[in-house]
Amino acid sequence: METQNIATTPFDGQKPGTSGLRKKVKVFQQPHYLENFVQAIFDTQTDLEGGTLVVGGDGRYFNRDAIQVILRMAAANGVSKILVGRGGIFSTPAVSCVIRKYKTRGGIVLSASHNPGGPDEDFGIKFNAANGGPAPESVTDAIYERTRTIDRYLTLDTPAIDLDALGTLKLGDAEVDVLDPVADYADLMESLFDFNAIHQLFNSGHFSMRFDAMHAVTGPYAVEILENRLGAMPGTVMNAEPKEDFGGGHPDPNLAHAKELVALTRGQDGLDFGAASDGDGDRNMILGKNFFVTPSDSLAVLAANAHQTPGYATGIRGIARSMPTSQAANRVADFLGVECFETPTGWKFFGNLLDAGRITLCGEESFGTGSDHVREKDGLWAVLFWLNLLAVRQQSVAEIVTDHWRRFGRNFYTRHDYEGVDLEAAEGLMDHLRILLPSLTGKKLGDQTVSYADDFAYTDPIDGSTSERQGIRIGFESGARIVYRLSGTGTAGATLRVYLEYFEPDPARHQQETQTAMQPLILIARELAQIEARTGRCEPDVIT
Ligand code: VG1
Ligand code: CO
Repeated sequence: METQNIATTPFDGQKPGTSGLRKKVKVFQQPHYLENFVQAIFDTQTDLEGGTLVVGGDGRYFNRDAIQVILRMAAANGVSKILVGRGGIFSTPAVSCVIRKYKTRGGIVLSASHNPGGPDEDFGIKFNAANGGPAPESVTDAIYERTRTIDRYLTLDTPAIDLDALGTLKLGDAEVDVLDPVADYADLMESLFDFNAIHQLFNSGHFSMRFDAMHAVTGPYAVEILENRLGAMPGTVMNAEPKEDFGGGHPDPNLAHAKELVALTRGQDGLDFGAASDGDGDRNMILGKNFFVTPSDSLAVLAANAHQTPGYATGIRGIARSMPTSQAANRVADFLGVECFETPTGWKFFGNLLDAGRITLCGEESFGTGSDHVREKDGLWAVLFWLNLLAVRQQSVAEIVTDHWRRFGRNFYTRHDYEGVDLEAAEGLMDHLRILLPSLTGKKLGDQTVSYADDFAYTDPIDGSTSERQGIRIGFESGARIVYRLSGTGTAGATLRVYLEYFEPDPARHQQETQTAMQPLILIARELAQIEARTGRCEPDVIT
């Protein structure tokens, strides 16, 4: 089969953000746009030639088309074997699992994660390395540099291949294996958690739950694991059918976007447990009856109780949290006598620590939790972890978390997002804060005294690489913190994220409503950054 060498010219702005290249579908549909980026991967990741590559996505609009393009290009670029999920489907953690299990040289994940899908919405692509994790900045920078000078890409002139039947096909000189996207991942979960204990909990007659797949990729995974393998009642998985537009919803598992599920957990007859995942299956939200577990608390609780699950029975080696994530995990690490790392936002920064065996668990405030079992955050893994704990502790979600607060104190936490803000205004706001930084230490803001103020910079303890300007941190003597960042995953305007946290040791004050308890700090954060004056917004669009 003859390789086609197609002339092309560079596009501006193919720089991957927090998690890959994310743009509107319409941008990706421009002739050569996707091809240029994919060719830049093959041109820079030269060991893919002669190796095996995993390809799959979250099933959103344009997924199938993009996969056909990538398969042809992979074959034309000399990849020997391509593992693709049936229907072009793979959750992000499942891609990571398959890369590791079959020791492939990498993977291409098609997803814009929690961003909406459909012809007028978002699409995304990212490259994962042989460790199963999102490529580090050195790799994404190289790919980006290549997109700036690209002048040709390689492909084949072949008809679309059938992605819906399992089996092996030939594409040029390459072999394409269409795999069941669920089985390997479900087996991995079964090896980590006590499925018998969870099965008994489900059959106890006094436990009710729903998992909301939000019409995104986790539907088939959750049905197989929760309903088929663990015996949960049929219908436990709601919105289980993946749709190209996620049923018109916003596949982001939080209080704002998973309203239907949240409502089911409320009131006297509320469910005992509710959980949801995002577009590509790497995020999780955990709810108990009338109880929301913040992702930061979830990481801390999982770390404190990990030894109660089979996969982590020998204890954990260390913990990492992204910088804006609350310091609740640090308290657990101190108690356990293990290291706790603070990394920039984005899962790629956990990879080296996981590979080096320095950490076992890691997490982000943005509903991401994971461990060294793969190199991505993992939504269903977190849900099974919680179910395992509920089963062995025979306590409710609320009891487990309030117990945790009693032992370690409570880190009150909230994030306020201002979405679709004018880009210049948002950048102006961040510059304004950067100018203030040197004058802040020692200053009194409201009733808090600033103990440090900086623009977070990170040096990777394993390879010494550095990442600067990762978000403004303002720490107070009380232990409270305010963090400001601009999102690196959005596709329109800018999103300002304001992260707030304070520590409350007194159990008598642990039951306060979060927004009320945090009001003084919220006001300090708004005033210091001049949010209303600079963005015209007096309230955030999303509070998590
Ligand atoms: C957001 C989150 C970040 C997460 C990233 C990818 O990035 O804040 O914690 O790693 O999304 O998650 P940003 O730059 O918009 O704040 V996902 O589930 O979109 O892959
Ligand atoms: Co995601």
